[in-house]
Amino acid sequence: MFFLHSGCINFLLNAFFHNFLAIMILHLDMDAFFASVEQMDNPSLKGKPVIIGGDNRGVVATASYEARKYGIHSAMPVAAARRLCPKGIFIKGRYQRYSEISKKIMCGLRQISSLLQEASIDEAYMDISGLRDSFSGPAAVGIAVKNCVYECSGGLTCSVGIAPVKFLAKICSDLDKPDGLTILQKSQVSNFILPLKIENIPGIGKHMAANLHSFGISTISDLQKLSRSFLEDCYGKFGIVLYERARGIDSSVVHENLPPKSESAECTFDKDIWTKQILKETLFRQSEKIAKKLISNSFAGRTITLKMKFSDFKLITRAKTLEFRTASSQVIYNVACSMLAREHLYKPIRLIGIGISGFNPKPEHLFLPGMEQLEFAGINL
Ligand code: TTP
Ligand code: MG
Repeated sequence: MFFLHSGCINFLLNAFFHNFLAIMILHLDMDAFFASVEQMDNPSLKGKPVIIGGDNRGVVATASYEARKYGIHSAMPVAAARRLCPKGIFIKGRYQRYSEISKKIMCGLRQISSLLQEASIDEAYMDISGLRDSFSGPAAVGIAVKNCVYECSGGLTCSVGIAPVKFLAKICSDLDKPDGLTILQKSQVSNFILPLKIENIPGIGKHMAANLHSFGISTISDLQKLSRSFLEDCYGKFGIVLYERARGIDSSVVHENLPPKSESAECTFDKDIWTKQILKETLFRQSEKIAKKLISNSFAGRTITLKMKFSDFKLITRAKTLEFRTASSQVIYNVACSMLAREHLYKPIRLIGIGISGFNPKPEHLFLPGMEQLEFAGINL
């Protein structure tokens, strides 16, 4: 038998509450998502370099890990990818199929924890702090999540990161791809972040990274040397975010079911197009596609955007905000066409697309008296 003195009890209580209250966030990201779906649906593609982005004038959406060995990556022009890997299997992509699998995965994950935030078609955050009673520890949750993804998707792998805050969980999920599981405990955070490159911080794009490099900042350890006020002066609110991230701080929480902010559709033509009639036909198809999506998600939007890229790569966007919200393909099409009609095509068009934003709150709100519901889904009330 032994006795604990009060300091020791305090220490144990602190440790107990610290662990008990500690927040753990899980981030999962599917491995080479679109390409892996193609390999799963067509097993003859397994082990082969598969590139999603069949259109020679477009860009690569993703590439299987076999194709990445050739230096192929997302957003690279398909033509360049073909040069790097002439024997690669180039596939146009089936967005609907990927979206269907994504929905199954998210639905399965909600059985583990309803505190889930879909961050994109292939990634999600879960607040797993409340799962202590059901699992022996973070590793067990991570394994359960990976098994769930595998089963719900029909055999796909994902990579999982678990950390005390969201941005670190996201960094961790990317550390050991594919099929990884990386767990970062709170006590490890400060040592973990110091050597990371600034590009690892979500939200730092190419331009900001180049700007920070110009100050001699390339790692988080370097970033820690910059004062809060300096960062705020340089980057506004995001400067404060950077200051906090450099110290492992991220107060953002996992939001359930954030509604989408916009829907869009676009296409790059095989050949540049001069003829407005062909552009209008494309806009028609895109309007139908967007309206279908809006209706299936019960959303309606107010701001319609037309995007066009000329053959010299000059990109223009035009937007019109309506006085009512709509999910009607006809309205979206008419507005897009009216914006197109005003444009002078000084060169042929390489890409055209439509977007819609300014969504309603949930659909039931649309039907409250006094709201501008008439155009919703093209329904005449
Ligand atoms: P990512 O998760 O960025 O990439 P990935 O899942 O293909 O590969 P990784 O193992 O590195 O996570 O994107 C998810 C899907 O989104 C991807 O399969 C295709 C699509 N996508 C695009 O269409 N265009 C892009 O530029 C990127 C980055 C992704
Ligand atoms: Mg992914």
